[in-house]
Amino acid sequence: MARLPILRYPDPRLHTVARPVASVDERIRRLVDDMLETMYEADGVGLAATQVDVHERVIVMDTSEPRDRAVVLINPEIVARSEELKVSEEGCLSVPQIYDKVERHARVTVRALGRDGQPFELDAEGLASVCVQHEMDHLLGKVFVEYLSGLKRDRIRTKMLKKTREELRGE
Ligand code: GNR
Ligand code: NI
Repeated sequence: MARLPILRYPDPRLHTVARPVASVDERIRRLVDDMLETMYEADGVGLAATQVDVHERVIVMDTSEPRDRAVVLINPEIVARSEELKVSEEGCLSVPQIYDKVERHARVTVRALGRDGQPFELDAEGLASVCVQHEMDHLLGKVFVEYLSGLKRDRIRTKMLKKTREELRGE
């Protein structure tokens, strides 16, 4: 397994639309394992392949506590969503240290392939529901800050560029 570098907003590659996985083979299983290691190492509850610059429909998640229940979603599709919406505070490994409120469906049912290539359905609520919707947005090239006002987004963009520049200088 290997830790993969995570793209940071406003990297334009975060806006790439992922294509479906054609077959769950050795290459995809290796990607899944590397993404799991990357997610756990970064203390994230989810990670989309887009964030590690792989533009295929692969998500890993673990919203359990202790973190011992990995969920792998390949070619995920939302098959049902609650009418009820819910606002919650979100963060993103691609936008470190920024947290803000986003409105999502309270519950979603997702159909996907697992790491073994077998289809399954997941009923998600609470953090898992937020996370699935957040990760599926990444696969469509969308980052949660795009739900915020233009003013907030501009401030976040400037802050991220400054932070990345400082880190490159070794500050
Ligand atoms: O680690 C993460 N935490 C989180 C918290 C609230 C809502 C969504 C998330 S997902 C995020 C990891 C990440 O960036 N996934 O794309
Ligand atoms: Ni994210």
